[in-house]
Amino acid sequence: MHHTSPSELLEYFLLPDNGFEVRPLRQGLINETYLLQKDGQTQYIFQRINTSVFPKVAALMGNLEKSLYYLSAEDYQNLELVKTRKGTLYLDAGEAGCWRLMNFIPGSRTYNTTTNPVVAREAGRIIARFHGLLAGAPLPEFQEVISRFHDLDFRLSELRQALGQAPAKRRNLAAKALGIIGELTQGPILPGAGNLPQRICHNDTKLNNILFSDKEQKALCLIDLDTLMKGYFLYDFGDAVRTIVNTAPEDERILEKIQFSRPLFEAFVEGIGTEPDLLSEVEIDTLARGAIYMPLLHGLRALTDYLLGDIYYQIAYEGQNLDRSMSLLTFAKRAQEELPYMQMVIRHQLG
Ligand code: GN1
Ligand code: MG
Repeated sequence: MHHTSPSELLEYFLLPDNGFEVRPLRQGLINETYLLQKDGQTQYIFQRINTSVFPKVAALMGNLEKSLYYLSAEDYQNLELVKTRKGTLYLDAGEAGCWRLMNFIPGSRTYNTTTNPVVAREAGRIIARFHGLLAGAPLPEFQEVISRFHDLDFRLSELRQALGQAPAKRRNLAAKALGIIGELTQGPILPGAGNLPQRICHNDTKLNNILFSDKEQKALCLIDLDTLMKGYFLYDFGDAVRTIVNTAPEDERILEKIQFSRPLFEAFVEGIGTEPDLLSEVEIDTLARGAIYMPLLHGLRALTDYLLGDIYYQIAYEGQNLDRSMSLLTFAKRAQEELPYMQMVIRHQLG
């Protein structure tokens, strides 16, 4: 099946209909995504899974199917997988890669950034709902799709290794970012984390992985469940904060534009508070740290990829990974300055 086009591969799936227009979606840094449209309306999402990032495709798809069972409620839009004609969850097309097909939710949209507290609150609400629904799922049945994915020590060791092999030019250009990483990793980063309960987390809760209604400002559900696996709630909290409370995009080059918006933070935390009895005391106590931890971790990963010559994240221009890294690390710094404030808001709203 070499050089097979997405439309040809579609024939292996149990679609009730054919003749779709296949349009590439330029979003996401890992997988290849296509929209299947008819009369300008998207009906399905067709994706080629990046198997160098996700080598355990069967584990990933198994997690996905399991989670969809739990992520179904009247107040939570459920997603559906379309199986292949053979009844499998995805198509292994050999050299043409692994593909999966999902229903598109009509009347939905995403936001890359927001300045609107209603959107921030809704994002918090739906993330809490997601966790509320998954709280009943059996942890041991979910597999680890990427090992040590949000493990800062591991990511730091990857960075050190990358520094050892990077060309001098890139190493020099990385100096500023390395300085910020040095500052942010001086003290203990997640004190108390050893006592945190594990949950099934989404692990990529950036704002544009939340589906909203296109008519009202109402969150519907979380999408892109590829990294769903065990983790701490503060991961999902921190990833959302870095993309909601920061009104600039994740590769913003004008660092003055990277601000911590208190109104957006308050609205987001208020949204988290709508799911009753979700968080334990130790989770509440360490939550604010997630808002430093996640942008730091992502900034560090983008820098590592920059040093290695952009082999992991898709880039649109040379130096984009360095821009991402500076932008993310700058936000981590802003969040650190706001730590006492964040803790106060969290205690007030969730304590
Ligand atoms: C990657 O491809 P995408 O956008 O879903 C990355 C996330 C980062 C994100 C940064 C498996 O996700 O961890 O937050 O880029 N996913 C993986 O935008 O590395
Ligand atoms: Mg993702």
